[in-house]
Amino acid sequence: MKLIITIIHERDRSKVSEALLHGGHKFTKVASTGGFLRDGNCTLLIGAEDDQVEEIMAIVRENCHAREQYMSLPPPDVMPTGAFIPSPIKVTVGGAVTFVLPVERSEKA
Ligand code: 2BA
Repeated sequence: MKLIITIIHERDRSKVSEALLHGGHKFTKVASTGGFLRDGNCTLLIGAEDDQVEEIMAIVRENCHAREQYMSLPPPDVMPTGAFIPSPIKVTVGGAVTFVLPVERSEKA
């Protein structure tokens, strides 16, 4: 069994959720915040059998889109001291950042 952790853009949340439900997959949505942009995003925790992983990865890939976002003032802790940012920075966010972890044991009490 695997635990798939995928961080997606807020705007892709409904599409991904509906596609996962349609495919019969179980998941938990957690509201999260990007460490760099400090924008809201969404983290999905998906427990899956090994043979379902590729199907789930495909669903996530097909329903998440990369977007360009502008950031006018980076948070102080990600900038070197004294750095000057003359104009907004463009960053590409997503589609989805996904981690697949092995599950040693899973139990439902
Ligand atoms: P954020 O941390 O808010 O990052 C948003 C986007 O800003 C990133 O998109 C990346 O393009 C850019 N970025 C992040 N850190 C940067 C830096 N130090 N310098 C320049 N640009 C930077 P994505 O890579 O698609 O990441 C989207 C979100 O996924 C991230 O939001 C974060 O919440 C999560 N994430 C990405 N990589 C992760 C990792 N290795 N571990 C945990 N979460 C991660």
